[in-house]
Amino acid sequence: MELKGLIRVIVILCVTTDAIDHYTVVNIHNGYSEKKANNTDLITTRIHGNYHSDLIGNLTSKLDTYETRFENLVEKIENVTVKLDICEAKLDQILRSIDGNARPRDCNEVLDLGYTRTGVYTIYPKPGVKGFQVRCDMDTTTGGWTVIQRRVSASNFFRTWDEYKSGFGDLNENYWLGNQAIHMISSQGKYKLRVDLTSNDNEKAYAEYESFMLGDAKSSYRLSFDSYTGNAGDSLKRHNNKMFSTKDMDNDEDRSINCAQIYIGAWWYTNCHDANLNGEYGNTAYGKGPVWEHWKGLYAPLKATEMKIRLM
Ligand SMILES: [Ca+2]
Repeated sequence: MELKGLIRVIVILCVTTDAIDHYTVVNIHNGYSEKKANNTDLITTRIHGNYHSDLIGNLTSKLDTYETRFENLVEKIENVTVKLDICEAKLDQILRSIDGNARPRDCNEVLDLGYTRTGVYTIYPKPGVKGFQVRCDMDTTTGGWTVIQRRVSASNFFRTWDEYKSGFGDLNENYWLGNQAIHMISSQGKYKLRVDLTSNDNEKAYAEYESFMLGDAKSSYRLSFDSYTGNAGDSLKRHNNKMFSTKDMDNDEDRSINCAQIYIGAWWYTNCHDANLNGEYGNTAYGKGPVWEHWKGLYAPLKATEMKIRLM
């Protein structure tokens, strides 16, 4: 048998017989077996295919090792993340313990610290972040309300986007706490919104909403809440899930007009509103004053309004 024929036989034998040692060549031509040394048997083993399968075998085993290492790494990262969360909570606890526990996150915690008088307090909604002042209503229902809007006398609320973002006014008089601050506070948990209204005849009414939340700047300070209770009527329903608009930032749903410009306010306008508590103080024109339609209609600007939030 010529060499070519011999090789063909070897290939067939190697493919059909797994049991054959890949270092062994059966020499059919001479009728005997001979064991060849590893380094001289290159051609045979290459033809046999074990060279490649060894390579793949090695690669697979390496991949298995890397996979295991990767899994271990993921597990370690998860452990570190858990530890970081614990550290953050501890840091928060430590910061709160400084100055005799005087790092309340909202007015509810101010109340828990024993401050029972309505007034101005400093709150710290985020650990490690500088605190800021808010008005706390400690008299309405259970107290502990963080006031986010207040109108009690003639006051200019026809302000820009940036002014509404950072807040303006006097915490003891008329003010808007600021969309950024309201967002920060309401992101800490499930909050309830309460709206207290006083008419020109000194009548009072209120509306409460569960799960109040103000979105971040990216959402254009989108308003969201759940169910209504109260005796003022639900004039906020239409504004649920709407973006905030100001005279210089038209996010309302009427393409032809700017509701904030027309109704001299800033609100979560649709096209346009059932409530306009930041409207022009004292204005009796249709919808332009601080009005709550389902209580006193759109021609009766309210004498006083307060919007406040508290953990549910
Ligand atoms: Ca518009």
